[in-house]
Amino acid sequence: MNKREVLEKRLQQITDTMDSIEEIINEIDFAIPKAAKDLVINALKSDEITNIMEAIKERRPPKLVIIGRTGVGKSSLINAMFGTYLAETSAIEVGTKDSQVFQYKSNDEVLFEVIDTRGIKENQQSLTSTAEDDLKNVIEEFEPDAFLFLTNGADRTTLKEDAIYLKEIYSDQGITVPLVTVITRIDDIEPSRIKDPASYTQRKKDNIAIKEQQVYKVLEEVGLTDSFIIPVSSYIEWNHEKPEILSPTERSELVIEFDGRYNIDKLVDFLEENIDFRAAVYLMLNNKIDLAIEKIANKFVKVFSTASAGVAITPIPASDIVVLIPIQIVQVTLIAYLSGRKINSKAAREFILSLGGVALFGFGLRFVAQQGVKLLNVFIPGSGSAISSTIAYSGTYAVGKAAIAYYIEGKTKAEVKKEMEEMEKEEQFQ
Ligand SMILES: Nc1nc2c(ncn2[C@@H]2O[C@H](COP(=O)(O)OP(=O)(O)OP(=O)(O)O)[C@@H](O)[C@H]2O)c(=O)[nH]1
Ligand SMILES: [Mg+2]
Repeated sequence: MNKREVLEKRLQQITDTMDSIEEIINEIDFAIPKAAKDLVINALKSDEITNIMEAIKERRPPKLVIIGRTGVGKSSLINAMFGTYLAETSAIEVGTKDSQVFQYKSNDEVLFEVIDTRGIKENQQSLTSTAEDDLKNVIEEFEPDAFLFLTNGADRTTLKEDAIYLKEIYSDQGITVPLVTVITRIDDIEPSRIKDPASYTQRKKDNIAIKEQQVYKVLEEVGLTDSFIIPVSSYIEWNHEKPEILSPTERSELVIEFDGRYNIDKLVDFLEENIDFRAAVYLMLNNKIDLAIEKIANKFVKVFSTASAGVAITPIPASDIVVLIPIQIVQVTLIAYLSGRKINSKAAREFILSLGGVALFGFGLRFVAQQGVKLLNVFIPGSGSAISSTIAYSGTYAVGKAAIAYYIEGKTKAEVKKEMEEMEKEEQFQ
């Protein structure tokens, strides 16, 4: 099994566990009153937790709409995101000939599905309103996870025109998926001889920042204010001069000889954070596996902390700790599974208790004020329950972070405990 298959097996274990959550809770070896048990089970079946488990099961390639002229660097960008020279095949023809779905594959596995509007811009005169409507219909049917607008960093002549076109396609349809404006080929920005990102000079960086500002302004002018703007270089030299003439198998064997990629990681991170989690999980699995483990673990911590805050405001005939500990046990168990360790609820409980006060009382209020403002608005109906809810959130959060440090990052318990204490101090005295 390769690393990815190993992680997929662990994910399977996790979703199986969550599918039989009642049994897990019933097996916990300390007395939990029935009412508290029900509350815990309910909390663990929250929409957020359920959605994540479903997303893990139903993971699928991200679907992108890429808007950009011929040669702007669409294919290169996708190759750069994977660090592999992918085969691009037009898959299903939908609607007009101008808007096909392309699949980017490596070893027969589809990594991305892309609607590429190339060619349309070039023949704008011939772009009738019917053609544009067709495109809009196609996009609607495709249900993209994100829009990527690519504009050439070294050539500003078409920016405004393209932005207006983008606005028509993206904004007027009431699309809510994230819009990312990618400024391509920024390695060509002066001084253009510098291709190695580690050697970018201040002057080059300043010029990139100016470029970013210019793009921001134009987008603002046409009324596209909520786009994430990112300047990138997809510049890669492969160990073959004409990769495009190679067969799919030969392509997947190509090796990077010079890596000039700039900000590509940041772009991938943004997508992973902001697109439908089904596609995000897929993206993570196809990238650096170790990072995927940590990212999925962090997602668990978020939803388990939220679930904890939720139970804290529900009045129950038992102390909060009785409901929090089981939630934390499940959280720690899943994080351990992610790392490849199989632990039982007793071991999870011991781990939690070994953390001391932070597990029970969280990081205190300041932490939650920073991390959970949104949460507070959602969950706090009256001031009376505010404290237990915030403590519940930050307690479970702290336990989750500790579990990541211990099981995934391989730190010792002593190190983890010290880290937690320092974090807590910082939160209190800042
Ligand atoms: N220096 C540099 N060249 C790039 C970069 N991205 C793409 N290129 C080059 O620009 C040319 C066009 O890139 P493609 O990725 O094929 O562009 P495309 O948008 O997919 O083009 P079409 O599929 O024809 O619409 C190729 O020669 C790439 O090597 C970049 O970031 N830096
Ligand atoms: Mg292309």
